[in-house]
Amino acid sequence: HLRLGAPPTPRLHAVVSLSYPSTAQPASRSVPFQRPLPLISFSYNKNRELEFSDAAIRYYVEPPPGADLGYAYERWVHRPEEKGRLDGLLRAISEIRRRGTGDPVIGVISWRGVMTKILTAPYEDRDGWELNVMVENGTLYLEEFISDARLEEKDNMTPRQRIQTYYGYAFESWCTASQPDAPSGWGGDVDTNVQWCNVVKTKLGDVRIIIGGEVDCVRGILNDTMVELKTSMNISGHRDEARFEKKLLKFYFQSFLLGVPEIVVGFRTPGGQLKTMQSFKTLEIPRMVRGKPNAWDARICLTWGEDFLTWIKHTIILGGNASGSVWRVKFTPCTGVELTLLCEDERREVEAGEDRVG
Ligand code: 0WD
Ligand code: CA
Repeated sequence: HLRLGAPPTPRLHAVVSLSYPSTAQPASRSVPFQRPLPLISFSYNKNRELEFSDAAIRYYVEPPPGADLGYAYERWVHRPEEKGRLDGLLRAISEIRRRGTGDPVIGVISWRGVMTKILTAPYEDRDGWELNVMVENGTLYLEEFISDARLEEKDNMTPRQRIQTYYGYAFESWCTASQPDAPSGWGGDVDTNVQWCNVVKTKLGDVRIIIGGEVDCVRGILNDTMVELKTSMNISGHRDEARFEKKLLKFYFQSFLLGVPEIVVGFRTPGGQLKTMQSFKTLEIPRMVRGKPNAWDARICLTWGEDFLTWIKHTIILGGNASGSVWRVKFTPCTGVELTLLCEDERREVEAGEDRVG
């Protein structure tokens, strides 16, 4: 990685900003989202090497009642935090082209986690984010920008944050096996290097999008539908319920964007004991929360998503500086988003960590 010693150069280009919609008003229009079509899947192995196979696929099994989510914590192989680079996804797109299984007309390419952040922004009142936007042949490549300071922060979780993160991974292990009809039980020690990822193509309004994301497991041998696994604190009382319904917005879009039809939630005690399980059909979630006190409206998110992506596209292309340029988007909760063209030095810094796009 190229590190530049000089202090950041002041940005020379004007900032363009977009404020987001009020969540108190109904969506101004209805933006369709095309059913995601799978293009390719790939696996990361224990050495974090990418291979175009389903070696890392997992199969759903019922977890034992009362399972201990702190089990084998000391044996967790913890992948170091990485900057949200697009490398794996770009390799997958090259492989799709090499196989000739369609040269998809693309508008936007990104990881699913980034798309989830974009779409849920109208309801986000706490965590901001920043993206790098690269343009090549009319396609926008969106990746999360994580500053060195932020990366260090993420790497230095408190022991309490670490164990809570681990509960989620342990739940995945209790709920999955490497073979379809394996008995219930511990699925193997947690190694966060290992991942099974899927790439889909879809369309939000007029914008064509290619999205890659991690899939936790599939159900059955014949009926191999994808399942997302989540943990959440036991619900006791209305406050907890409202908090959970708010969380469902992120659960919903995360799975919806990749076409994952089912979300299995394990409810746990603060100490990490699994109490109850509940399965949600992804497409039914918006209806479940409608009319509730903490309700959200998926249509507001989809409308916003299309506005946001076309705004970036228009600004960059109208800026007349499209190919090879790198832009930064900054989202500030309750305010809106800003788009800035990075100057030469900043751009080089982004590109130093990136495989060549295209
Ligand atoms: O390390 C990072 N900062 C990032 C890594 C940022 C963005 C992406 N990625 C990687 C992911 O690890 C994965 O290989 O890109 C690929 C696609 O990720 P995604 O599906 O777009 O990621 P997202 O939807 O944010 O998260 C999916 C799962 C998480 O499951 P839960 O149920 O917690 O949402 O990916 C895992 C996690 O299990 N995951 C991570 N695991 C270890 N370190 C991380 C991370 N930083 N981020 C997501
Ligand atoms: Ca999960």
